[in-house]
Amino acid sequence: MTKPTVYGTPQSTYVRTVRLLLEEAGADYNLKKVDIFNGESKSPEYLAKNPFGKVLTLEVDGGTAL
Ligand SMILES: N[C@@H](CCC(=O)N[C@@H](CS)C(=O)NCC(=O)O)C(=O)O
Repeated sequence: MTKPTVYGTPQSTYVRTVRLLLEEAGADYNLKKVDIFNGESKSPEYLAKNPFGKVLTLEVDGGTAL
């Protein structure tokens, strides 16, 4: 399994909840910042990962969980 990637704005409670879980599990993961305050979550690149344009998105082995 590749390292999971969390896409999101660090201040988001959704992002913080998943990061807390990953930290508690001792999982190694990447955090890629997607800023909801500057429209980044509505960019075509991010919408391809998450059509709802919300954070967070969790990517594991090329698949995404919204
Ligand atoms: N859990 C829901 C809601 C996530 C959510 O509302 N995230 C907020 C940030 S805490 C967000 O992306 N807001 C930006 C927007 O709605 O455009 C989901 O993942 O669809």
